[in-house]
Amino acid sequence: MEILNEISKQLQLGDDEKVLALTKQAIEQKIDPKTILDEGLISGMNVIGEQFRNHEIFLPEVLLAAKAMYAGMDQLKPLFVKEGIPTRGKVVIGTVKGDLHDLGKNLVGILLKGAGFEVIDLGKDVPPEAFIDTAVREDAKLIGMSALLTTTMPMMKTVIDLLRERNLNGKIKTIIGGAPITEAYAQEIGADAYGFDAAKSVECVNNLLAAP
Ligand code: B1M
Repeated sequence: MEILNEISKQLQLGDDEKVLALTKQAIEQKIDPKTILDEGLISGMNVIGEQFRNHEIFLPEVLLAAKAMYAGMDQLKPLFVKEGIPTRGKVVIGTVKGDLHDLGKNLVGILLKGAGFEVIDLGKDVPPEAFIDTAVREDAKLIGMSALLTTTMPMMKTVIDLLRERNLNGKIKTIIGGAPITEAYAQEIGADAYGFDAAKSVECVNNLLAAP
């Protein structure tokens, strides 16, 4: 669809105002919000990732693209989050220590809220203990961790090992996700689930918290 290509293109150009206006327009045209997200915003960000890896663009361009992505996400958020529905349980989410990427984690949070979970978002650069201490204090049944860097992935194992040390594994479930994460890695470190994308993550959390 033309408008989705345009959202993707303007995101790549880092034009947050145009992305905001186009996302509004797409919503008015009754295009499915998930399609706007996947085929407009995320598709544009994927191109940025590729160009960044190939050294065709540099950090300032990536930052502008992230700002534009947020402008679009802000418009879509109310469509994913329904207010006033009874909570289906508390979950703690965050991006692991050393990692400042939060777009994906925030998307997962938005969809989890939309599915009726109470989401405690610890933000980014979250120390391992903070995930566990918060989950215990808040009586949350699940910890969700995001990592986008290969160098910060091991932090997820640190959290899961700490849960084991405190005899909390099984009582507090874990889901991990982020671009470098795979199902195999989730299994290797003993995470309860791997969230390929935000929608898949909601399915996983539903299943994990439905299980006794
Ligand atoms: Co960075 N960055 N970045 N960056 N950045 C990557 C990750 C990189 C792959 C780019 C590249 O080289 N192609 C590369 C990592 C290489 C590696 O580790 N092997 C990289 C690098 C190197 C860096 C810096 C080191 C650059 C530097 O300083 N020289 C630096 C690190 C800073 C730090 O964290 N300490 C850095 C900085 C940044 C910005 C700040 C400029 C910006 C982040 C802005 C922000 O998040 N607020 C940024 C961005 C935007 C990217 C790319 C281009 C896009 C990431 C993104 O937001 N994607 C990224 C390239 C890429 O990923 N291919 C890149 C869109 C988002 C919706 O997708 O986060 O994958 P994603 O989330 C998905 C799924 O993964 C999943 O669901 C989401 C929705 O479908 N998911 C979960 C994610 N978290 C989940 C959690 C779950 C479940 C599912 O459960 C809780």
